[in-house]
Formats: sequence, C-alpha cells, structure tokens
Amino acid sequence: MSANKESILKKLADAVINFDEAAAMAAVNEAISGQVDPVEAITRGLTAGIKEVGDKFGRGEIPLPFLMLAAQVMEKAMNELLKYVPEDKRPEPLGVMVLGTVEGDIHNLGTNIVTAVFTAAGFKVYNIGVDQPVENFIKKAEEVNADIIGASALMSNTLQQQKFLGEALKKRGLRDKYIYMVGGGAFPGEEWCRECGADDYATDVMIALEKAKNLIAERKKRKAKK
Ligand code: B12
Repeated sequence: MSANKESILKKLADAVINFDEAAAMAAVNEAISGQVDPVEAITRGLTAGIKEVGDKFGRGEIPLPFLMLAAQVMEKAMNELLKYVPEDKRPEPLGVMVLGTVEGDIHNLGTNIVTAVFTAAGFKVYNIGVDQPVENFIKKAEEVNADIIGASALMSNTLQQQKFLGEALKKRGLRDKYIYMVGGGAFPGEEWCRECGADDYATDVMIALEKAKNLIAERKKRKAKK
C-alpha cells in the first residue's frame, strides 16, 4: 500500500505541476479507491505540486497564466477530495472560528482547506474570504462570539496585516477574549508569531488542527478555574 500511496501522491503533485486536469482527476480517483487519506492527498500530494509551481514562478521560469492554471487544477482536485473528508457529528461545535485571508491578499486555497478540515473535525468555521481588513475579522468574531480568530497571509507584503490584527485586538482590550492563530504559506515562523502577538501558528492544516484543539482545551480549563 505505501509504495502505491507514494506513487499516487506523486501523480497528484505532477498533475498540478503540469496543470493537467485530466491527470489530476484520474489521480484523485486512484487516491479515493486506494483509500489514501484525502487530507494527506491534498497536503502531501496537491500542495507539494503547487509549491513547486510557486517556486518556478518565483524563479521566473514560468509566467503568471501557468501559475493560474496550476491553481485551478489544484482547486478542482482539492474540492473533489474534500468531499471524502469524514465528518465529525458532535452535537456541539468543538469551537467557533473566524478565518480569512488578510487585506491585499487573494490567496484562498489554504483557507479553504482549513475551513473544510476544521469543519469536518467538529469546528464551526466562519470563513470571511480574501482581502479582508483587520476590522472585518474583529467584527465577525464579535458577532458570532468566536473562540478563535485565524488570519492567513501568503505574501511578504501582506504578512504585516497579521501583526496589525494582533495590535488592533490589544488596543480594543479584546486580545484575551480570543485565541489568535496565524498561518499561510509565507509564514516566517515562531518569532513572527510572537511579534504578531498570536497564540500559535501553523503552515500545515493538521498541525493547525492539533494546536487549535489544545488551545481550546487550555482555554476551557482556565475558564473553569475562574
Ligand atoms: C496558488 C498561488 C496563486 C494563485 C492563488 C489561487 C487561489 N485561489 O488561492 C494565483 C495564481 C491567483 C496567485 C496570485 C498571485 N500570487 Co501567488 N502563489 C500561489 C502559490 C503557488 C501557492 C499558494 C497555495 O495555494 N499554496 C497551497 C496552500 C494549500 O498552502 P497554504 O496557503 O500555505 O495553506 C496551508 C497552511 O499554510 C495552513 N494555513 C493556511 N491558512 C491558515 C490560517 C491559519 C490561521 C492557520 C493556523 C493555518 C493556515 O493550512 C493550509 C493547508 O495545509 C504560492 C507559492 C507558495 N509556495 O506558497 C504563490 C505566491 C504566494 N504568490 C505570489 C505572488 C507574487 C502572487 C501575485 C502577486 C502574482 C501577480 N504578479 O499577480 C498574485 C497575488 C495577488 C494578490 N493580491 O494576492 C508569491 C508571493 C511572493 C512573496 N514572498 O511575497 C508566491 C510565494 C510565489 C513566488 N514564489 O513568487 N497565486
């Protein structure tokens, strides 16, 4: 199974790299019938492919239209795989999350994965979309009484918005009311997380989920003590 799994993951990545939709959908079918975990198919297959395409684009080896084609193939294959993520049927949500991509940034493949995987794991997720000003994250969080605010940024010139959001929460005296998580492909790491005043960060959805569950559990414990 595992050699076969690795070959399916490679087919998924290659299909994105070659922006070959037919090959991508064939590999998706193989993944589903081969019982490859759909989240792994996305994070280790399709995502590996799109990252390679992004690197080629960054080195000037391919033009933007090719990057766009690859992103479309990734999105179509991802949406099909997400249908197979098993749903958690708990009566009460594990937590409420407001998630979005920061102002100036229109990348949403990552936040769509986070939305689907967190929802399947039992979270109620309000995905407010792309290019969202700091104000909108806070407004939505207040409106739905969120536990977690999650902000995604993919570009070096939009990362600063994650810091602005942390600062805005502090300024309004709301910082302790919410768990604040940051993530996205451009994420520079631990130190940036601290600079944003965030509770935690992740550049992989399954790590994000583990961290979110732990933060929620800690928060519940703290509340129970009070
Ligand atoms: C696909 C893509 C696009 C697509 C986006 C399609 C879409 N619907 O999202 C298109 C073609 C539209 C695009 C456009 C542009 N792009 Co682009 N794009 C990429 C690419 C190749 C992949 C990004 C991606 O989707 N990755 C896959 C997803 C699944 O990964 P992810 O976002 O990291 O998400 C995972 C984790 O981070 C985590 N996560 C995500 N969000 C969150 C949130 C929280 C709270 C947590 C905890 C976790 C978490 O979970 C996810 C799943 O595991 C990257 C390259 C790269 N290596 O990232 C460039 C890249 C980000 N793009 C880049 C650029 C420059 C652009 C453009 C400016 C190009 C242009 N000249 O127009 C525009 C941006 C316009 C704008 N204003 O935003 C640059 C940014 C450079 C920089 N350092 O600033 C990159 C790095 C490419 C490069 N090497 O040059 N892009």
